[in-house]
Amino acid sequence: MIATSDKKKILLLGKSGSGKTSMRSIIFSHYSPTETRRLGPTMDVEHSTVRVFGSLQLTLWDCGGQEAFMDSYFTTQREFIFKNVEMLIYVFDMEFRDFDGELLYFENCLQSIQLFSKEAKIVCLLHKMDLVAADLQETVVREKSEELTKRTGNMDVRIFSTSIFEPSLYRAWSHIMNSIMPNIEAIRRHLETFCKVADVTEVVLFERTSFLAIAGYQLREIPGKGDTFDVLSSILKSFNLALNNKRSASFKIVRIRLDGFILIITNFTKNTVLMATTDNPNMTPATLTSNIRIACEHFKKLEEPEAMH
Ligand SMILES: Nc1nc2c(ncn2[C@@H]2O[C@H](COP(=O)(O)OP(=O)(O)OP(=O)(O)O)[C@@H](O)[C@H]2O)c(=O)[nH]1
Ligand SMILES: [Mg+2]
Repeated sequence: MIATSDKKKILLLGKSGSGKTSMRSIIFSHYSPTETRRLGPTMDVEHSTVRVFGSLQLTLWDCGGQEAFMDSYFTTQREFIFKNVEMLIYVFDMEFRDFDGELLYFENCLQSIQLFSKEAKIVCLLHKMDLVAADLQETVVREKSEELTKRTGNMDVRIFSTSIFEPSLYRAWSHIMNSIMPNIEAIRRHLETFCKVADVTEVVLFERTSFLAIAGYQLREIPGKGDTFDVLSSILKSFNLALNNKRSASFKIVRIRLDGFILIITNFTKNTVLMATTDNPNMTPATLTSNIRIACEHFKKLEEPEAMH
C-alpha cells in the first residue's frame, strides 16, 4: 500500500533576502521568477502545507531571516522551531559577501537540529547562482561546499547550487521531495511494470502543482538524452503558467508525434501529471492514451486506497 498519513515538517532557513519565499512561491504557488521581486520580507514564520502523493503532506516552515527573527529561533522559539523536523533547508545567498558570518547562523542551526531532531536530513542551497560569473561558478561551489562539509561532519547533508531562473531549482527540490517520500521505491516499481506491460520507453511522474519529478522509469536507453527531469519540470511549469494565465484552468493533455516517436503528457491522478514516451512503431497516440488511462485507475488506488471503498 502506498498511502501514508504523514505530515512532514520542512524548515526553510537563511538570511533575509536569500530567496526562501521566492523559491517556495515558484514551486508551490504559481509565481513566475520575475514576480518574486514583489515579495516583501517574511515576518516571523509562514506555514504552508502541500499535499504530494497519497496522504503525504509537506508542511513548509518559511522562517523570515531578518536578524531579530533569526535570533529568536535560537533562543525563545528554539524548541518550537527545531523539534520534529524532517528536513532542514538552509539557503545561502551567493550574492552576499559575508559567507563566514552566515556560517555562524548555519552552525547554530546544526546544533539545534542535533538537539531536537537528530534524524533530520539537511539540504544546503547555494542560491542565486545566476549572479555569480559563469567562469567562477565551479570554484565558488567547490569552495563553499568544502566550508560547509567541514561543519556538517557525518550528518546527512546534500548541497545544491540553485537559481530561480534555472532548472537547477527543480533538481534540488525534486531531491528534497524524493528523499522525504517514504514509498518512492514502490512507486518506481509500479512505473516499471507499466513500462513493461504497455511497452512505454520512458515514464515520469510529476507532482501536479509543483511539477517536481516524483519518480521515473526508463525501459530503453534514449541515446544522448541524459537526465533531464529538472529541465522538463521547469518547461512544464512555465507552459502551465502560460496556459492557465495564473490561477484558473490548467492543462489536460499534450500529445506530440514525431517520426517513430510519441510523447504524451497528461493529468494523471488527483495530485500527479504523467509523461510517457514510446518509440514502438506499432503504437498509436490513441493506444498509448488508453494504456495510460488503464494505469491511471491503478495509480489512483495506490494514491488513495481509502477513497476506493
Ligand atoms: N538573481 C536572483 N534573485 C533571486 C533569486 N531568488 C530570489 N531572488 C530575489 O531575491 C529577493 C528576496 O527574495 P525573498 O524570497 O523575499 O527572500 P527571503 O529569503 O524570503 O527573505 P526573508 O523573508 O526576509 O527572510 C527577491 O527580490 C527575489 O526576486 C535567484 O535565484 N536569483
Ligand atoms: Mg521570505
